[in-house]
Formats: sequence, C-alpha cells, structure tokens
Amino acid sequence: MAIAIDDIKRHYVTIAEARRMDGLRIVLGAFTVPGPWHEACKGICYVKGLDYTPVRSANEGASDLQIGMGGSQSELVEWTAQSSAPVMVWNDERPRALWNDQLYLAERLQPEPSLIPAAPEDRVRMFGLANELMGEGGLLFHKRHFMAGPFVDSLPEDSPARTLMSFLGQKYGYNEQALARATGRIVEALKLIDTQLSSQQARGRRYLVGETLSALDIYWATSCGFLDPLPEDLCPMVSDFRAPYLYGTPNAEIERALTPALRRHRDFVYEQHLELPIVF
Ligand SMILES: N[C@@H](CCC(=O)N[C@@H](CS)C(=O)NCC(=O)O)C(=O)O
Repeated sequence: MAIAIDDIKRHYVTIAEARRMDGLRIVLGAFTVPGPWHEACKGICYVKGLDYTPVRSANEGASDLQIGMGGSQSELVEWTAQSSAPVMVWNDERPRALWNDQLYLAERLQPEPSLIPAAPEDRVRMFGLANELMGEGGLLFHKRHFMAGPFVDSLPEDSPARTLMSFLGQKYGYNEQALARATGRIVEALKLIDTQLSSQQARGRRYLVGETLSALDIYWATSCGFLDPLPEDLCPMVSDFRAPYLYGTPNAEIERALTPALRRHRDFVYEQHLELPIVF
C-alpha cells in the first residue's frame, strides 16, 4: 500500500521558533526528496540516538519548493550566514553547515557509537573518501551539474521548475566545462568507493573502513540515493524527482560504475543501521 507523504513527514518548526529554543536543531528542507547531505545528517543522529528539532529552511509563509529563490531563505541567512541545508545548531554555538563539521558536533554530543575510526590510517581514508562524495568537487556537487544543464534545456520556457533549476545551477557553479568534467569525476569517485569496498570484503569485512560502521558507510548510502533512490515503499519521495538528471543515473558510463556491489552495500547500511522507510 502506498504511504501518504503527510504520514511520513516530521513536524518542522519555523526558524523564528527554532531560534528561541535550546538544544540541537537541524535545518532541513521539509521537502520530500532524499537530499544526500540531509539524509546523512539525519542518519548520523539516528545511529547515535541523538534527538533534534527539525527546522524548515524557508521563511515563514514561503514555499519549500522555492529553495532560496527571491529571498525566500532570508531568515536562514540571517541565522546561519549561508543559504543551504542541512544546518546543525547546538545551543548558541556557531551554526554548522558543512558535513564534516556536523559529524564532529554529533560525535561530541553523543560519542557512542563513534562514527570516526580510532585508527589514524582508517580515519585519513574515511575523510578522504567522504570528501570525494560530499565535498565541493566530489560526486554530489558534480552530479548536480546535470540538473542545471541538459535537464533545464528540456523544461518549458518560463516554467517554475526551469527557473528553480537555473537558479540552483548558477548557485552551484554550473557551466559547460563543469558539466563536461562531471561524468569523469563521478565515475572516479564510484571507482574509489567500489575498490575500497572490495578490498574490505576480501578481508572478510562488512564496512568501508575498519570493522564497524563509520560515517563513510552512511555517506555512501545517502550519496547512492542521488543516483539510485531506494524504492517508493522505502523512500516515498516526490515522484517527479525520480528521473535520470535529478535522482537517477544520467548516462551509461555512470550507470556502469554504480556496480551491484555498491548498490548492495547501500541496501545493507540502510537495512542494518538507518531508519526505514525514510522519514522526511
Ligand atoms: N552545505 C553542505 C551542502 C548542502 C547542500 O548543498 N544542500 C542543498 C540541498 S541537497 C541545498 O540546500 N540546496 C538548496 C540551496 O542551496 O538553496 C556541505 O557542503 O556540506
């Protein structure tokens, strides 16, 4: 049976309400697509049993679908000095808008289970590989160029979707050269993760580094969702977004590099460690 979107959405407070609260608040899109950074942040909290208050990123009264256009995130900018989500805010400390800052904060607030390997070599490997997925210049940033380029060209002139995707493209540095590099960089990142996974499996290990779950497994699971989202019963997202240039594989080279072993590892991480179905 299909799950109604409203049943799987959390209650989100407004930014004004969040600013009056203490404790951990996380600005999330309140939008039913599995944003890979959002899902990673939520997944880390889930594994650690860290409670938080979800916060809408749009201004009070603005549509979540406008994602920052026309000043619709001015309240977020005023609070966090930037305009993307997720953002973690702990008490009156500085807002944390970057994935690695968020991981360190979560580790400090709830050290167990630790998602950063204790062995220095594993740690270096974990952060290096995580950056290939999550960092500027990594898989996710490159995948986003497909939303801006060929996809925008396929949308009707003057449609709201075209305006939104062009806006996001500009924000994230889309240009033809960036798109031309994207497939190579995405394939490179997939090969790095695939090679790491098979070398771990050859040693009888289930996880991407060391012997237990680390943040890298979570980053992989949520990044994979940008290329191959979990099925509708596990990830009841806005269905228009299940498309090659949005949440899917935009070409055969990327499709080939997303190996069955990589997909299986994503399934394993979700089944064993993360909340299913995904709750937005
Ligand atoms: N700031 C994050 C990236 C987060 C990010 O890019 N979020 C996207 C959604 S997945 C976003 O908020 N896009 C809407 C916007 O930028 O206006 C990081 O680099 O760690």
